[in-house]
Amino acid sequence: MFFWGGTKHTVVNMSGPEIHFDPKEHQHLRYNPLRDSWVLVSAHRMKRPWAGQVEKPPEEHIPRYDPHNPLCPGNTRANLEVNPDYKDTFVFENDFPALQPNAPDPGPDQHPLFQSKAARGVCKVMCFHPWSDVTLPLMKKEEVVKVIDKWAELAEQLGATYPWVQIFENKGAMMGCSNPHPHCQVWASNFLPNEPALSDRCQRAFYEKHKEPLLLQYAKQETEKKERLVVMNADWLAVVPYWATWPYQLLLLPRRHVLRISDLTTEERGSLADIMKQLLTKYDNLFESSFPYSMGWHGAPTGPHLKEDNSHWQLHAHYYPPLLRSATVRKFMVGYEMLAQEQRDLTPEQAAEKLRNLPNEHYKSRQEQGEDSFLAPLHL
Ligand code: H2U
Repeated sequence: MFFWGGTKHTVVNMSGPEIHFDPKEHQHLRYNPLRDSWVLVSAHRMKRPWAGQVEKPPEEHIPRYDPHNPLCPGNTRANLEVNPDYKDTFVFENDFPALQPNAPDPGPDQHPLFQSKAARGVCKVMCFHPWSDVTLPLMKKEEVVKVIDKWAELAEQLGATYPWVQIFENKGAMMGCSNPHPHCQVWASNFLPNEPALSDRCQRAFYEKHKEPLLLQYAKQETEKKERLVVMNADWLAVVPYWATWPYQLLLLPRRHVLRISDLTTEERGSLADIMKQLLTKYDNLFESSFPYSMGWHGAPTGPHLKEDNSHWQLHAHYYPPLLRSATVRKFMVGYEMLAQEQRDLTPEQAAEKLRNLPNEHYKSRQEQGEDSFLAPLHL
């Protein structure tokens, strides 16, 4: 049973054989303290032989400037606005926003089974760079710092009134990203969405019981244990979390107590750019392809919550990449995951080791120097 009090979870003892438990060998359940849920880790399935090829799809050629791409500098977007000739980041209102500021209220008279509420907000798109053929790991550190500064600025600006500002990047066609130009989205809402609301409840419950932020305690533990560490510097660490569901999922978090992205110091923004470049380079090197993922920042709620004590919160970013065995073989969250609970084969420790051992030099830099591929046959 979870020691700091998640919801009651019954495990019937089916009295297995008297053999010593090895997390690398035996299936088991792991608790996700940020979602109050459990993941089934079927470690033994990794014993299945897999000598399948590590096929690489042909490298997609993305032009640096495409006159038809609405995200490029100087081009016209769907609403007929012309983008400026921007030199670093560029933010614009999404021309097809999922949230608008003035939507009417559905009204109070509702059956308990058919409830609705007003949803209001704004959606912005943020280009990271004027060039379409770069991604964050290939950008210069100073350019990544500009992205972080803009994230912090938007989070603060929109957070002055909105309770939640979700910064997220959907990268790659596999993640439903419609445009190869490096960009992210920022949605601010008049409500706390489900995921951060659940995370808020879990972090609060832990803090009330232990008088310490959950993720600060977790960062300390992972810094000592090291087995799930992928990269670390003076201010940040990235781990495949103990409870990871996606094969190469990462949790990126500061080592000191930080509530929101706008609270980061200049030094911490610099070291964040360093660690982001490192972890994203490792992601790309894993299958020598531009690694798809959905990532996003979670920090203490804003708007009316700015006046509250949010000491239970710790800023962090989640990286959820879908790939499993190669640049084309993905993990599907279907079947058992949809109908029962999340399940994984590769253990988080195995995934962390694999990522940790990958070079810090991007495979594209090696290719430019005419050097060989890093790719070794995978036995996953
Ligand atoms: P995604 O590919 O991650 O969806 O991001 C592209 C966003 O850019 C998408 O949300 C917006 C789309 O609505 N967009 C505009 O706002 N104007 C345009 O002219 C093209 C795309």
